Amino acid sequence: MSTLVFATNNKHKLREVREITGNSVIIRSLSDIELDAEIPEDQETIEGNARQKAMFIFSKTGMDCFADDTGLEIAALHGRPGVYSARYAGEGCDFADNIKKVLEEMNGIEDRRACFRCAICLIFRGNEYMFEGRVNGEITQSPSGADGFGYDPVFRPDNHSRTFAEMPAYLKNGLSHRGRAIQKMLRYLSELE
Ligand code: ITT
Repeated sequence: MSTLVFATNNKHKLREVREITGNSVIIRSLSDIELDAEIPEDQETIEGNARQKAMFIFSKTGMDCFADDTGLEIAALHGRPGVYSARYAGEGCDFADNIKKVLEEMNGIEDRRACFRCAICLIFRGNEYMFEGRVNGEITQSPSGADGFGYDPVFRPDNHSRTFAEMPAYLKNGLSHRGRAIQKMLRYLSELE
């Protein structure tokens, strides 16, 4: 079974990825390997950021690892917040600030189509691989639900009546951008082994 370091400082992503991978790989967090690092992510695309984060941890440790970069892309906002999803409302902002800014910008806009895109960069045995996952949906009029994280309370996936934050974790993970990208990575790893 492969052991992979997950290059993230986001504890919500870590929990989700462990739920998605189950017993198929061993996921080690940065704290598991006692690496306290501010990981750079200043690229202009989510693929670029995923690669930058994974390469940073690989260059420090030489261990098999992967990183996830995710963006919420809203059609009426020309793809924003996109690659700026984490700090959309400014430095030091929290999830609630970001949601408030998105809802303000979407005020009065009828076209509420949006998608989450997740890019995963895997560095395995010194080679680099990229996997993508995407889920389409819409931005709700107000936040709803207490599960998940980030923009989950205002994102309702297509063909569902609940936001991601109103769903149990297994349901979100079964159809989410991250769930899809991680499943692709797991399939690839199982072919390599
Ligand atoms: P790392 O780079 O350390 O992994 P991060 O929080 O900076 O963590 P990203 O840049 O990939 O991660 O994510 C940008 C933001 O997008 C994140 O802070 C959340 O607000 C949001 N986000 C990411 N995944 C999400 C999800 O599954 N549901 C809702 N919002 C999400």
